[in-house]
Amino acid sequence: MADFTHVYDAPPPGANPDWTIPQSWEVFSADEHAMWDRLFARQSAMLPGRACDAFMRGIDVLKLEKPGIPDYRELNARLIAATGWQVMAVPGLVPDDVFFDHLANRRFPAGNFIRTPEQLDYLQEPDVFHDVFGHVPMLADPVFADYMVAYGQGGLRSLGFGALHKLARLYWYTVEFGLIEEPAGLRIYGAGIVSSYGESIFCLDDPSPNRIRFDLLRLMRTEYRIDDYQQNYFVIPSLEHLLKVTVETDFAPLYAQLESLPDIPIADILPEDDVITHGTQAYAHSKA
Ligand code: HBI
Ligand code: FE
Repeated sequence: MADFTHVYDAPPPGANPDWTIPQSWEVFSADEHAMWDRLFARQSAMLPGRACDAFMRGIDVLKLEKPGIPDYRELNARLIAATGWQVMAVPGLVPDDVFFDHLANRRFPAGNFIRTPEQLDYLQEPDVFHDVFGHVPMLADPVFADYMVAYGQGGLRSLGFGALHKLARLYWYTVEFGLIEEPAGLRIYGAGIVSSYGESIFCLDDPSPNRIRFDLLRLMRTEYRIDDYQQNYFVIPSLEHLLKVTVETDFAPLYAQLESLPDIPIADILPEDDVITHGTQAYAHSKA
């Protein structure tokens, strides 16, 4: 997950200058491995027919069904062979420039802690289950792997334009909460969804949220919420399309254009939207 309330100003004691730390896999307790297994069993039972093809392939190729929190020495051997990506342990959220630099260099920073039983369904900072189960299977897909590199490079550039706030929406609505239209129907590829039991069902089956076909400018104008299920999902036609749009768009003029356009309130539908579901928003309203 990408939003946060607190980050350190400097790497904590014991961390490297790039904020990475040793995974120290041996140090995870039996209870911590059991928490991974519990989360893994619950999610993987639900994902056939919900998660996209690339995600299901990633679980397979990386052999994530092996019990316990993955040991990065083994996981990275498989991931590097697939796409050149690797997972690196970090203490928690890292500063934006550090995060983007890792992505641009095919390193995915993963929180080196696991949620407690009290945090089973919701936690503020990304833990190893969200980061590894949620994000890493897609990084074994060559096209998505290249998209994440392009995002990291774009992120570094966005800092120079003061446009991180707009670009962060792209990460949110694709990497974290993206849906894809496959021949068999809508499927999940976003890590924030695929690591959440409730949202994996809600995003596909509930009549509440809007499901709108992906348009980069529209998406980057759209606000999002970090405290509950999304009110909008953006649906890509393919991973190739997402990569192509991201590498072929010149973001400098896009940021200038975004400055002149108002943000779109969270649940609004515009006349020009290519809508799959015009959501009832009943779920969000029930909580208001
Ligand atoms: N750090 N560990 C970690 N994980 C993230 O997802 C993350 C981060 N730092 C910054 C950040 N995300 C955001 O800048 C982007 O997602 C936009
Ligand atoms: Fe995430």
